[in-house]
Amino acid sequence: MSEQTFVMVKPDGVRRGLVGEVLRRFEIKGFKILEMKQLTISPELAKRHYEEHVDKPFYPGLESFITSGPVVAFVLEGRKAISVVRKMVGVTDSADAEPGTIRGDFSLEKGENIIHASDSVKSADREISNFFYN
Ligand code: D4T
Repeated sequence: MSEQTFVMVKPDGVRRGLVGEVLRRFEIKGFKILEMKQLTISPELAKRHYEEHVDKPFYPGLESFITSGPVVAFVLEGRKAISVVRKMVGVTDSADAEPGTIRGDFSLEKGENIIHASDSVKSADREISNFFYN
């Protein structure tokens, strides 16, 4: 069964020129790119996107990072897209992410961890509509 997921190369990934590398991995895996755009996230959109984290102690740093420069957001479609993309991304703390994953190969940080990907059908639907079709 085909699924859609929301993926975003964060400002650190864009600054470091990793957009092409990230897209290449998803394309050669077999995902279809349904939508794609570059934008700079506003504080309002940051709060909507990270609604479950707004009250956490790390949120102010997360908001200043995610709004610090352009991101490239896209929607991918394919079989089991949400879980397959999360596996390809690796765990949140890049220092613990397996080699071969995007975070495992390109970051050592927990905050500046290159990429975001939806973790469930519900968050994929919410995140896709936050960034596209609105
Ligand atoms: P995102 O949402 O960016 O794909 O990351 P994850 O799904 O892997 O992780 P998350 O929602 O738990 O965290 C969102 C975002 O906040 C940063 N973060 C997280 C941080 O700076 N310090 C922390 O302690 C945590 C838990 C990293 C990713």
